[in-house]
Amino acid sequence: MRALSNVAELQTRSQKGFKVRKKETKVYERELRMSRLTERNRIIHALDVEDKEKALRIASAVKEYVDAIKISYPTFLNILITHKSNIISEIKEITRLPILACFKVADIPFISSRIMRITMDAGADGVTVHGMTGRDTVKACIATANKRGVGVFVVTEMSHPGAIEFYQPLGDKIAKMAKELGATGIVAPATRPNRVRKYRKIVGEDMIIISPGIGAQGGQIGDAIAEGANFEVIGRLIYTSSNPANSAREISQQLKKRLEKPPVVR
Ligand code: 3DU
Repeated sequence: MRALSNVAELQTRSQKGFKVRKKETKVYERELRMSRLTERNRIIHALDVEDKEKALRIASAVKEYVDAIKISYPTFLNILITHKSNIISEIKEITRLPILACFKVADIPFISSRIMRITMDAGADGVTVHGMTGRDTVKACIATANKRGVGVFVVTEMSHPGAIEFYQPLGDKIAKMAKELGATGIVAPATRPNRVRKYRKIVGEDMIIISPGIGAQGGQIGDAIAEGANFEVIGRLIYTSSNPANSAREISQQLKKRLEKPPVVR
């Protein structure tokens, strides 16, 4: 895992006026933004609600019990169209949590870079990118994100049954590519914990694995982190609950029990 001490060291060096080499500066800028992602709760909440008031209310209620908020198209687009407002920046302001834009970028490199730039302008700290589009697209997204210290999470294999047909056979290669290109992390399916274990072996300890598919999709709470994921991505189990804050807190407690090791700060 990327150690916080490296960030602190670079920060101190830069504050003391040490000459920071260009390469280090890049790492530092990138780490600075992603360093706010901590493993306190091990949960990234997929806040897939379309109503603006509800989105803000739930984000505010769960902010203590989750480590980041993930925003997807239904939330972002509906609120943009209905209210002409940017829900990424609004949720970031009220929660002070990192926001992951799950836009699953999948276009030619030129267009993908532009999607990345606009998403970063909206305030995203991390963006998901489809790995199946190939090395040039993923590389372009990472290059654009690196300029702003934003994380790229490459989708290696989706969590739904249909992903077995085309995605899974390519997943190992995609994970290897994501590592070679210096992606921040990968997205791996909590519905298949054995695949999470395989992906951890491929990417090593330095990359962040986030894992959706728990609850409504059939994955069990804790199985993905037990196999090496850093965060479980949890949507409906939290936002459809009558008390989202309680649900998030209980899930976080379950995850901690499952791991029983101290949190890592990035
Ligand atoms: O099933 P849930 O309600 O916990 O939501 C899962 C979220 O994770 C949702 O936003 C979906 O778009 C995202 N996701 C997957 O479910 C599966 C993937 O492979 C990638 C992202």
